[in-house]
Amino acid sequence: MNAARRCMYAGKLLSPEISKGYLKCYAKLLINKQNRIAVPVSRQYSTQDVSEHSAVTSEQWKNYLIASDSETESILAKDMLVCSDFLSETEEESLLGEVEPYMKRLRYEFDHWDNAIHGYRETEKLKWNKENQKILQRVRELAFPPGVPQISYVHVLDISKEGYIKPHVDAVRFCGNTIAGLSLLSSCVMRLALEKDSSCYGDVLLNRRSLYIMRHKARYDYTHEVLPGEKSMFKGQAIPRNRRMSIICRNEPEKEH
Ligand SMILES: O=C(O)CCC(=O)C(=O)O
Repeated sequence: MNAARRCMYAGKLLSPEISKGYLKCYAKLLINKQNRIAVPVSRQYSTQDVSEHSAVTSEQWKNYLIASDSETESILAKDMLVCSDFLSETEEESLLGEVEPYMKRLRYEFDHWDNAIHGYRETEKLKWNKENQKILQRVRELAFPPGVPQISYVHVLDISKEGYIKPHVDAVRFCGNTIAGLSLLSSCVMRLALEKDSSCYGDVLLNRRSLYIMRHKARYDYTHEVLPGEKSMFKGQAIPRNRRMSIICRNEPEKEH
């Protein structure tokens, strides 16, 4: 790539397409590190409940969620939805085919200064081929009600087999009330723990090719993390961890931020 078309940030060479996204992620991590995550007490949660959401029918959550207590269970059953088998194998290959050439040129980072993610590489991508645009449109239509302003950049996060994501809440300044993520290449267990009391938590099974929709209370009041291989268990069964790639759509932050 022509050097004039690149920009340097935080020691990385980035194409113009991804540099804006990287800056956002960088800022997000900075905010996490400084513990400046603030959720207004007055935040309004949507009244849409799981039975109204076409993604998951009632009771399906029992297949992918196990919680420490009944209150956490009912909150996460409503606000952390998972559609297993959302992607076909062909669709997974199509997404990977488009992102792999770029991702493979990046090195995994194991000792990031912020230490929020271990063993990862990431980018944010604006332009997708026709086939993948259709897949992402399907994600967006399911995750976000019509008219909700969405971030056009899609976050692509690749963690190595040894990689994991530590508990954090996404910064409210950079992301709205819903986070929709596809899991490629490997299943994993995502743990959501109440930020004020981490003994209240739920483990969520994210199968390979599933889509999760984390919204409202699950997004704001709970930290989320992706467990490392040695802790990757669901209902007493080991969930083998491999290299995992997530493709994540978010909506715009609310105006007050
Ligand atoms: O990989 C995922 O699905 C979650 C990523 C994540 O925690 C983040 O980007 O804040």
